[in-house]
Amino acid sequence: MNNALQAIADKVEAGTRLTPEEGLFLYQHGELGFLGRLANGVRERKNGQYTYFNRNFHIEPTNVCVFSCAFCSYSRMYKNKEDGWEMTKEQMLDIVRSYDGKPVTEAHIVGGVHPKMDLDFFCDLIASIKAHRPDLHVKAFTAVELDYMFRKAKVSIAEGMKKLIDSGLGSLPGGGAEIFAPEIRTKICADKATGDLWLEIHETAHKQGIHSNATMLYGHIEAYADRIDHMLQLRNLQDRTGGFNTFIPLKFRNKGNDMSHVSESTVIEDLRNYAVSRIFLDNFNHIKAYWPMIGRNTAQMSLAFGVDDVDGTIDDTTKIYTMAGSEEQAPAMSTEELVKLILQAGRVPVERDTLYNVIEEFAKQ
Ligand code: V47
Ligand code: SF4
Repeated sequence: MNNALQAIADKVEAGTRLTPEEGLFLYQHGELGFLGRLANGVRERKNGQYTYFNRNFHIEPTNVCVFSCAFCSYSRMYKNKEDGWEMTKEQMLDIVRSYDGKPVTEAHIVGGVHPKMDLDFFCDLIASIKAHRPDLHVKAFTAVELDYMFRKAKVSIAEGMKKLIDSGLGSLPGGGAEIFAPEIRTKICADKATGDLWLEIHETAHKQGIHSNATMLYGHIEAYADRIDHMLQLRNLQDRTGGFNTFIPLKFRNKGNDMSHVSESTVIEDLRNYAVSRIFLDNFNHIKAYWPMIGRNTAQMSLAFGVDDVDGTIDDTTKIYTMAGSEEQAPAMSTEELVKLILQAGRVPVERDTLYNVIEEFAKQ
């Protein structure tokens, strides 16, 4: 093996943090088998054979959005308002009530940035959900939605965050991060919150005692160096706060958006990306493969490339990826199917709550 790759492998095996240059070198020169072996070592040191999932459902309040990200197949403000939906509070509560008596632990609420759904509306929504089902964890709103909500309400990030937490917000999902590098960000999502603002909002959430996730939209026009820059900024913030639960690489899908001319990454590149993320983000406990986006087959393979979490047993309640061309047209998987998928990969399925507390470990059948 190339001496430089061997030196990096020695560092990873000794648990030593990689420099950005070494991370970049892995992207440029690490072949799939090599990266997989290293990433799997890190994954097994951190999580053993455990592979997590949770029982959640999604609420997408609206797909009307004031922004116009070029990669988005979902927003309808500027495209075709007839396909747009706007849910009332009661309609969203009906979704929550439809899970009464079912063992879900988390509501995931993310949507477009609607000009009229404001901070008070969402505080009231969360408080009503918590009044109906106090034990349900509400993971809601990307930093992009929050930035708009707070600016419209003329409150600081800290004030707005406090209001939401007081209403029952449990954590933040990782969306809206895309790629932080300004040269790429201005080409793919010029008009929404900057990378610095995304980081500031998550830092504020962590300082107020709640956790969050982080994502990276990859496989479009970014360079490897942009991915490393993105992960470096997340790693630095995690050093300061320890508030991130998990890192979720999101594969760019090219159907029905303004970037349809950009080809999608290969499965090999997807697996290499999971592996480099697992190796580089040494202070993140978990790497999640969001199976509705990459499909269940790649999700299953990713478990040998650093991934230890396959998201939830969601019903067909999310449209963001089906509209962008994911092969998962009706992303629902029963717990039984998810458990089987994990067992087939030789791992131990573990149901978790949002904060990775173990709810149930499933034995081999
Ligand atoms: O920020 C939009 C992405 C994100 C496309 O925190 C696209 O547990 C690929 O962040 N191709 C929102 N990706 C979804 C998200 C998420 C999903 C699941 C779990 C969690 C979590 C967070 O979806 C957006 C954007 O990066 N996205 N369009 C597309 N064409
Ligand atoms: Fe709006 Fe989010 Fe789509 Fe951007 S990615 S246009 S912010 S819904």
